[in-house]
Amino acid sequence: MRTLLAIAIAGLIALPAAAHEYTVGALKIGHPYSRAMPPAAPTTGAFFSISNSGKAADKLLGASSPLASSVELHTHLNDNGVMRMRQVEGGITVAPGETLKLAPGGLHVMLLGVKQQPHAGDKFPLTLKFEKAGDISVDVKVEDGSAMPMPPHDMPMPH
Ligand SMILES: [Cu+2]
Repeated sequence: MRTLLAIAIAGLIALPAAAHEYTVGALKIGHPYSRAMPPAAPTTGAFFSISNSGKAADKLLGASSPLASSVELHTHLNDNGVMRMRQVEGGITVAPGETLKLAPGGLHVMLLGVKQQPHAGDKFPLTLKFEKAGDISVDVKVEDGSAMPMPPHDMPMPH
């Protein structure tokens, strides 16, 4: 009885209440979001957390979306006080037990050749490709980016 109860409680906790998260294998993708960009902007970023509850490291190898002609993994580097984006070579590793946050000003998924900028409140599909866990499709929610004093890309934002 006690075991059953424990399982029931564990099940409840694992339920994605109102949260916007996805599970693939040992990985959990938390709250994929983007920020609204000017209509003519050719790029946008996607951000989310990756939690690895497995015993082995996994690696985000790449991503794709019908919204963009290509999708890259990027990071920001501080180059003598200037934040620059650079493509991440070889993928983004998530260690066992780690929760990695992709966020503005740091690691992010970069959508290039965006055919039509989504508006705040929209969502768009993004497929993430992991070395071990395989592919997972998530909906990226577009949040209002108008409060940002600079292009959303170049500034960290508390989230
Ligand atoms: Cu970028």
